[in-house]
Amino acid sequence: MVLISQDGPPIGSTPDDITPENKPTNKLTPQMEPTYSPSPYDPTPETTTSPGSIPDELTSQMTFEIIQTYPHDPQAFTQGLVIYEGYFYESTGLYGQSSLRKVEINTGRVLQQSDLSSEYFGEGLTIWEDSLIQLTWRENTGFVYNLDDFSPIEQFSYPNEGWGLTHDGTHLIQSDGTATLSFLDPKTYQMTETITVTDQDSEIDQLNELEYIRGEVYANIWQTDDIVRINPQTGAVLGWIDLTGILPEDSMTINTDVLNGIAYDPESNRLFVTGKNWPNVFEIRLVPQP
Ligand SMILES: [Ca+2]
Repeated sequence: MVLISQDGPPIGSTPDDITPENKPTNKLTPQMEPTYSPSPYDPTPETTTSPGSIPDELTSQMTFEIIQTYPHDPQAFTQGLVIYEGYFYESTGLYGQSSLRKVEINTGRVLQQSDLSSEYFGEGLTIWEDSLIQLTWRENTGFVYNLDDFSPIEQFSYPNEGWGLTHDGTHLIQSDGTATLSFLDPKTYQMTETITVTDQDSEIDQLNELEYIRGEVYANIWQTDDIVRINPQTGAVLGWIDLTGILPEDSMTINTDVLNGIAYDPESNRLFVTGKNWPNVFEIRLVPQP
């Protein structure tokens, strides 16, 4: 580990964490300025030194800049998205079209796929140890697969609808379309706790796809262009991310559905979002709303 001077990269983007694309050719030393290029955008002071997606200090109202646009299967009705060791893992929905996929980030190519039988509607997805855990919408059934070959390991039941899924390193965290987040024991899949997500005194419901990011839960709000940042201890909303306009109108078709799908790679501080049947995944950087 190389020490970083005050004017070096911020937390979350230490030299070891910088992505291969951005990786400096020389190791940084405390005396050296970072060798990567500054943002091509017009960064605010808060983001000036950040090569990554998420700046250290987030205001309550954020918006986005697109860092990179990647292809995405426009037939993928995205219900769960995670990134692991340089690949996306994706759960898609709809009866008769639901699947679990491993996807090459740069090309959108599906490298591995396992289809659900037609009575299951795929939903949230997370990676726990060496397994993939996939929820289903109204079938009260979770599927656990081997991460390497998608071979089935086991199934489990839960009482509510399955929407989004992530984990905080201790518990699985599940949304069900209401304002409730449920915490499940990752060994027994039993619900151990719930929280209600509120902004001031208003309950925020329609919580959909989830991603645990730096101690917060990020959630798509169904049928909106908003992602909400949630304190998983209290359910309090910490902030909003407005992604209005991220998918250009000329990229939309009759099949284009809503924004859904958040994936974060803590190693590289990269943040990705997509939507149901969207032709693209977007790598974005969060910036304060002007
Ligand atoms: Ca996710």
